[in-house]
Amino acid sequence: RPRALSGIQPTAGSFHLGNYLGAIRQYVALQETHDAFYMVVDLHAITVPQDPATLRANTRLAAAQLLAAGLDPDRCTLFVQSHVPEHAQLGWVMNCLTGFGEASRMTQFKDKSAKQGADRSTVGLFTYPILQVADILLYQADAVPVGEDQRQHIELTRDLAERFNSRFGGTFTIPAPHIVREVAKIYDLQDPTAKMSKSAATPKGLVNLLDEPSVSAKKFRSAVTDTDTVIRFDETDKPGVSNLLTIHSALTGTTVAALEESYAGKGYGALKTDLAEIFVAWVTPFRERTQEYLGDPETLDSVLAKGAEKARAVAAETLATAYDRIGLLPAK
Ligand code: AQP
Repeated sequence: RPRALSGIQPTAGSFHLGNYLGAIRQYVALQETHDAFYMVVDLHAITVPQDPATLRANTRLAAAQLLAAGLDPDRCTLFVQSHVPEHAQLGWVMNCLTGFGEASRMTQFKDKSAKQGADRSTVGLFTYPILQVADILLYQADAVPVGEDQRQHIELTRDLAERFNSRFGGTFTIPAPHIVREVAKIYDLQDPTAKMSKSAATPKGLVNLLDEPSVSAKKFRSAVTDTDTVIRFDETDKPGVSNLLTIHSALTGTTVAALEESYAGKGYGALKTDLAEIFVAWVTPFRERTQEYLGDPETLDSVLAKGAEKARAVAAETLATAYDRIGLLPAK
């Protein structure tokens, strides 16, 4: 079986609809076809200011949401990044292989550091894509399910894997991004030209999975569209409507073409109200399942402990090979 690997940050507590449609749904699907490794990337969460008690709680919360979304510990390996020390270890090796200019070109860093103020950004935030390279290469992953915003980081991963392999001999599998075009970028409901993101300009644009469903329903009903009245998929001229059609199609499995047909002659209000109802019907059991997993921390921790053990077996082998290839003297 080919390998799949991906990670998700526990930073915000609740995952949002962009995380779910762009990434988590693909994690669930790839369990069936791949030897899949998924992790809560807590080491990435400390690249920005954070509160220790919140991070600990959010790490469990992230795992509970992943299980509630359909990850099955019998069919994939689910773990917490910091439970596998090899990530930080290979991360260092990859830091030493990355050019400063190369790292400086990562657009996510540029965006995030611009928001925070360059002087207040940490070196960790700057090197986080390189830790991500290590995350992926440790598992010899073939496919990395992510949203569009991560494409550049997967490119960096491929470049560094190739660089390492050509300098020190074939060691790493060259991974490919697994990006599902239709849902690769879910947009903010208030600014449909911006990515839905936990750092949204206004909370009204961000649909958090763990929010009270009535709050999210209201956000759908007040989503920004345009002054036209026709329900048609057109990302350039009708980004708001197109985003709503994308979400509707992803949650119901109806094609966008079929939706356009069924909404012919109807107004935007109908689309928004329907979508609000569809979302509430989907998210209500998701929230209940999350609460069930959270209510049983012993089981949750044991899932994560078993996952870490399985992950570590793979990671340790890759790290040992990489250390050997670069000439680090093995400890006797
Ligand atoms: N809007 C989105 N559409 C599709 N996919 C998305 N992802 C994030 N936003 C969207 C994908 O979700 C996965 C987990 O992302 P992360 O843990 O790196 O979180 P993030 O990218 O930091 O999430 P945000 O909300 O986008 O945070 P900020 O505001 O910090 O930029 C990834 O696969 C990502 O592609």
